[in-house]
Amino acid sequence: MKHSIFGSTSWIFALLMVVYSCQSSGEPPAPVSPVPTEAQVDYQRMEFNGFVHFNMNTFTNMEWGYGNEDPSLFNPTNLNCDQWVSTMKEAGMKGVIITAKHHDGFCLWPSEYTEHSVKNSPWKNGNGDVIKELSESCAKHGLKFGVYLSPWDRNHKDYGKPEYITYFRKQLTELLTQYGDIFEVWFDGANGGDGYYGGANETRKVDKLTYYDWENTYDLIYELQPHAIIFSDAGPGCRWIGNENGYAYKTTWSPLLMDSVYGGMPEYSEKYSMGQEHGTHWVPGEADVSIRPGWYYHPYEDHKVKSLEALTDIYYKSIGRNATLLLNFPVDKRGLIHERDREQVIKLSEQIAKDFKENLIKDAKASSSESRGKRFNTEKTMDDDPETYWAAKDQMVTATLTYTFQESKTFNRIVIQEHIRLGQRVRAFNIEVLQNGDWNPVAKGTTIGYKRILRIPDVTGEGIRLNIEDSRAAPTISNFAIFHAPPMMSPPKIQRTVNGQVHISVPDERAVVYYTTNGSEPTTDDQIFDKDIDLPRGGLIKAISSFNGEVSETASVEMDIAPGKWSIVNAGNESFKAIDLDENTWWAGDELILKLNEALKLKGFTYLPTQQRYPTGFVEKYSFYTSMDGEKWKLVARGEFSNINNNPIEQRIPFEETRAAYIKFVANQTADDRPASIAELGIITR
Ligand code: FUL
Repeated sequence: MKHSIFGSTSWIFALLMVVYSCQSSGEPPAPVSPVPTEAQVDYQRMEFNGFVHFNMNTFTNMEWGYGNEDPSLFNPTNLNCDQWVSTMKEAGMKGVIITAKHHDGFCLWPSEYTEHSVKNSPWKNGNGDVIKELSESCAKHGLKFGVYLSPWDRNHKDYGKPEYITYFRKQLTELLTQYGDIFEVWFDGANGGDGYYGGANETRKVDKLTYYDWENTYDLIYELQPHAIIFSDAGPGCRWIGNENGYAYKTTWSPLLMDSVYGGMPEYSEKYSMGQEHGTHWVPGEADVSIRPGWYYHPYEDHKVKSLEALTDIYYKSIGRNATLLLNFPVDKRGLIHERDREQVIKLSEQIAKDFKENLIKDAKASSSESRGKRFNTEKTMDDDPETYWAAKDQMVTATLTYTFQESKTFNRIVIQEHIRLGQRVRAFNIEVLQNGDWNPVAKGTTIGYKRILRIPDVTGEGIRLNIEDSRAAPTISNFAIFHAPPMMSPPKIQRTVNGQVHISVPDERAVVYYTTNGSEPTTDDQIFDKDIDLPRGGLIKAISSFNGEVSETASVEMDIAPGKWSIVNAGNESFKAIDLDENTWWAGDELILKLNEALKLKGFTYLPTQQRYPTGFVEKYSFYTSMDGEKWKLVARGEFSNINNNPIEQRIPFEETRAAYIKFVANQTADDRPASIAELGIITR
């Protein structure tokens, strides 16, 4: 008996020794499903890509064309794809995706299957091909090339019928066989609605789940471009991050319950866009955002190009939260990335280069509470090889990685990466810093994934440690790094009261604000802001803040006549929220009549839907009337606010100049059939 007990113990002991020696001799942990394909690993390592929205809408000044636009309108004067690609390369982007066809159906390449393309435009006498030019520029500069092909086609007569799917696949085949390697194929979730449809001018609804028969389209893509990443809400290559602000989430999983999702489903953003810990397929997030408010070029957004501060924030909230970043350039009517857009993206890349200039972990002494042996020791998190990594022993779901410095260091950025080839594992972690012998907490988080970047206030210490608190399986870390990013001077914030008093503020109280009102770029020689500026009739304010020789970017706001003297004709007091110049308040109602208290020459109007977190009452179709007496009304504009659901920014609708003392805004249709939400309604007189 004794003997046999001894025998079985020694057997268990021997087995443990084998397991242990296996682990210490360097067996990698078993993968945890789902895991990325080789193409997905390559794609996630690209991190930062460029998006281009350029085609018919560029020339009609729209976001969504109806599909009846005349091809003769497409005529860039100076199209230069080399300028786009060299800008993106300089900015650190690795690939570019272009709207080969947007919802209006106009094709940037001379497709054999439609007349609605560049071949019937005056550009290069109909002999041009933007897709060819861009793919060649990409090959020349070493960027990867991808295409956006809108499933919704408001031009095509067969949209909604099975014949259209055949057409759609033929177009895909052209794009995937004639222009070299394609790294990403981008399918938008917006589809079905009214359109030209070959002259039918009607509303067509499709069943988004079944109409496109996506499975067979995906097979076709993989047959023609086996390495391509397919983007949609439902992947399968990568997924939409669920907003058009370029932000991923503090908890972002690459695994996705893919079979529960389909492209364009209404509840996607709320329920699925963060991915799921128990997701069945590897479908990493891609955060898309435009460098301007709109996706397409509009001259009136030239002064609304995102600030360096906003772009940097986007970088950290996308690439720093386990997503890739797809930053859009609305290429202009010349066929160029606008100077301001170029300037801003280069500033972003310079800022990122400054933030990550020197990895301060390099000469630290590294250890861990445990590891699988030498091949997976903590030093592997400090080399520059993405294929090497630290890993815990099987069954261990907590661990501590410790780095101690020769002398104390100050830092404010922490970069952590998992070895995603084996699946995304970490559920919770925290960071502590060694200060005078004590470990003090400085940050905590949930998911890590391909890359997590933490921004913290400056901290100084003699060491740092990563405590993994919980993990789906033995954690793996391929990279751990720390940096000291320099401070950034924030641009001032310009606000105006309803009576036209302009106030300029800056977060840093030590900073001085300088401004101009004549449109010129402010410098530290300009007027100092020390009291509110009176601007009831509107104007252009540009301002900078400066401290200790550091100068911020310029903030610029163009204002029209202040609404202080207006009155509301048809609604109660609550409705003043629609004209209070405060974006955070809003009113719900389908019709708003305003008395302007004077006759004005109106050139257009503006509408901003509610900016609260959850959308409600976004106006999709509107009518706008003017009147001199509040009784006889003239319809001056009627139409749709395109893409307002995904991008609820200020809508500017110009109309033929008209004199008016009253205006009436009518919401003919809202996205959710709830009463219209109006955060701000404004007029354009300038
Ligand atoms: C949206 C589209 O409807 C927009 O026009 C734009 O193309 C954006 C990237 O995706 O859903």
